[in-house]
Amino acid sequence: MKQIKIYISVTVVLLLAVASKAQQSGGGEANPNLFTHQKALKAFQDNRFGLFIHWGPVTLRGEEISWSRGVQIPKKEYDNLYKEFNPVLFNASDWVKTARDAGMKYIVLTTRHHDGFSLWDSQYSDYDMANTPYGKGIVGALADECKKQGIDFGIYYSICDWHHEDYPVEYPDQKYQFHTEKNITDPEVKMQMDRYTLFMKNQLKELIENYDPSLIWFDGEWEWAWTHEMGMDLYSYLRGLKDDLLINNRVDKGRQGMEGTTKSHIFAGDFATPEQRVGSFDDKNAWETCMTIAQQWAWKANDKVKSKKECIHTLLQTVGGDGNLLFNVGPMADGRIEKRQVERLKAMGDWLAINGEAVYGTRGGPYQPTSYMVSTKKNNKIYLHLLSHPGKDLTLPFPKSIKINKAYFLDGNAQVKVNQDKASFDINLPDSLPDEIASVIVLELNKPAADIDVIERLRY
Ligand code: FHN
Repeated sequence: MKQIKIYISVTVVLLLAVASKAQQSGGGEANPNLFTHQKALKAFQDNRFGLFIHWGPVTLRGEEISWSRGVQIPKKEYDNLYKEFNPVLFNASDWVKTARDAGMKYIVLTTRHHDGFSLWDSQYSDYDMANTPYGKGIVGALADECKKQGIDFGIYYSICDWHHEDYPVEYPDQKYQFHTEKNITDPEVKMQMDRYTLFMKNQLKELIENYDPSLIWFDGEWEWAWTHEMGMDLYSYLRGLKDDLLINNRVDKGRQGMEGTTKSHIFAGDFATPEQRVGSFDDKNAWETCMTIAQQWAWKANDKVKSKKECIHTLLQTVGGDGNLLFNVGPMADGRIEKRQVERLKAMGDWLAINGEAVYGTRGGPYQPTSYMVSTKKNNKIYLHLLSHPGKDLTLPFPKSIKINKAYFLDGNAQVKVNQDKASFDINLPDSLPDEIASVIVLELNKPAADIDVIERLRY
């Protein structure tokens, strides 16, 4: 009898593992019935493009947020910068307009980075905006403006806090530890982390209740003091506060390459978070690339800013892989986003004003991204984004069961001649494409594009 029981329990776990993987893992194996909120996930994926904002008192020195504490800037000086922080030119409406002019559909703000400074008036910390010369919270102003201008609002929140007395790792003083979980069983450390976790839950509750974010973007999960069990518990706690909240995979230890535990775990989180690189094609698990428009996350004078072509191609390579792009700017200490970054984002918005149909509400594929082309699909259309001229006619594999009724450039609607044969089609391309950065060809089909499986190989 015992033997049968074991088989049944293993089977149940495996079935739940398969089911939850298919449904996005949501709460992880400790919460087998807590799946990702599918309606919220679809809205997130339909948005495709968001603005990441890294900001805090450190911008007074133009060094990297949190990482410069105790390195480029002495800790004591860093921890007192808030007493000078007075961003009198901060205007939430300007930030949201910059995002909208870029064609972005959501904003994620670093409400509290690893340095522990809270960008709002928190009842659980004096190390916050209320105690700066500026005296007012930023988070609420931005959340209200997002709601007013129809942009989704997300909150970045760091699990590690190198300033907080109850968080047991203090970069760079103590050995900076990845993945080792030693000392977590130490009774003193356990008491500290219990107190610290309660502090985080209290702050997160006040952020959710006061500012109603659509997503929480965790970070700083990689140190030994934060465990898989803590991550699953925090995910479950937050979904209990707001069921349609989306939470990234950094609430737990599941960030690729940063897994703190063996692969056998089902990590909590609703979407994956490749960083400073375009994620690989994946149309089974939601993912979002986060990337800086410059080199640094926080503002730095004369930081190198990516070119217009790099910015647009990064977006298209990401959506072609069925991911979202969270593109980061670092506002200056006075509250303004610098002109160079605003102009670059506007150029992305100008391209999207013409070609946005091929991005918003689409899914990646059916052709996997290559250096010269990515594809997206929506309803009965496939969008071929040509990032460069392939040099000759385009020949692509295509299922004979589906007919291409017509094809045209999205920019200008110039018709395109398509010769469809048994298992492929040819497109005669003009010598020069309408848009030197990226030109989109629309294929209108006689069936939904979702019926076409991912086409692994490309040949042309
Ligand atoms: O250490 C942070 C870093 O400063 C930045 O916030 C990025 C954004 O995803 N996250 C961490 C590094 O993975």
